[in-house]
Amino acid sequence: MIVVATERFAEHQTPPGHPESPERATVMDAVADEWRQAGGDVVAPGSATFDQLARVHDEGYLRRIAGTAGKAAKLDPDTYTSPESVEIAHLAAGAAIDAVEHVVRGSHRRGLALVRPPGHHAEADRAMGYCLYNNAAVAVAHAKTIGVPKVAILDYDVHHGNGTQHIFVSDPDVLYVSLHQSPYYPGTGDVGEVGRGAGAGFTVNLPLEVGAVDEDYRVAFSEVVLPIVRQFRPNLVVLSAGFDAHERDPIAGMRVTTGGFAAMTMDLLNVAEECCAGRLMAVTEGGYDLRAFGDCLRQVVRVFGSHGGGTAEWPTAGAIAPTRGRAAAQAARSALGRFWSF
Ligand code: Q9C
Ligand code: ZN
Repeated sequence: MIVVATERFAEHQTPPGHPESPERATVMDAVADEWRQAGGDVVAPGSATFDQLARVHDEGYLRRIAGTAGKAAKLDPDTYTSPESVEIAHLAAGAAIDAVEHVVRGSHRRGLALVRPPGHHAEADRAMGYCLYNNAAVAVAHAKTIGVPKVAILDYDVHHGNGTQHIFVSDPDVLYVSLHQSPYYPGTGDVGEVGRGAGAGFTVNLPLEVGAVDEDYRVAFSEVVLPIVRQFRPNLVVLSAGFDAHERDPIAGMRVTTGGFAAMTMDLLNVAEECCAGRLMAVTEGGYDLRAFGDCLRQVVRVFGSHGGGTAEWPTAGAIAPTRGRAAAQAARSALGRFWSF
């Protein structure tokens, strides 16, 4: 497992009190340091080039963002830049590319890009929801250019990854799977959104009602996520690793525990072992409680550093029945039954 990280991610400033704060970079640095102390590989990212970003973003949009260099700007009601942000956003996308490079070229089977700003809300032509460039989408587009035929993206951030879904909506070689709180920001991610044209069936949405617990996510994984990813047979798995579905998170309403995130990550590693020799890379998204963010990142590091094969240790079911997970799984199976067998 290789970690791609730099202390420079603290240089992207957001307004005081903004959830996506530079302190998140301090947490990422501590996790990277621990991995280095344990003898693991940690490398600094390169900067994504204009052409690498232009695989998923419009050139006009890239020029507009470039024009904010050296300035503080408000790009959307939630999305702000400081003078350094453009440069740092290029490093975030570059880190995702570098993690793919290591995992695909075979120096490591797992890669973890610890980045900010996050990416999954960024559309081809628009900054949104704290995101400037869509780091995961840039990573997937890069994987395709270096000969990876099929990529599965799993997005367990509490918000729907509208940007990622839209960028690949017509692409049958990119499976996008999202579990998210619904109804909630950004409002997309209905179960009926299954992809378009040749991409029909390759968008999988599992909208979960507020309050979902580990057991709801376990049901959604075992009944929908894992069966579809196994049938898709990806050559690489990309994880949009947001931790804002955590019970401690200050902005969302889910109740996933650190152990729940560890189990989802382990389930994903196991399916990557079955399909693609364990080739799995993660790029960070949201997660706004600093303690939960650090704890969950440490679990991703632990799982990524393991060999897989074991069954995921889901936290044992509590008193809350998985009604939200069952409802989401049933709706998804009904919306996607003509594309996948369950
Ligand atoms: N203006 C990520 O987790 N909240 N982004 C909007 C109404 C936006 C979250 C509230 C939340 C964006 C990467
Ligand atoms: Zn989020």
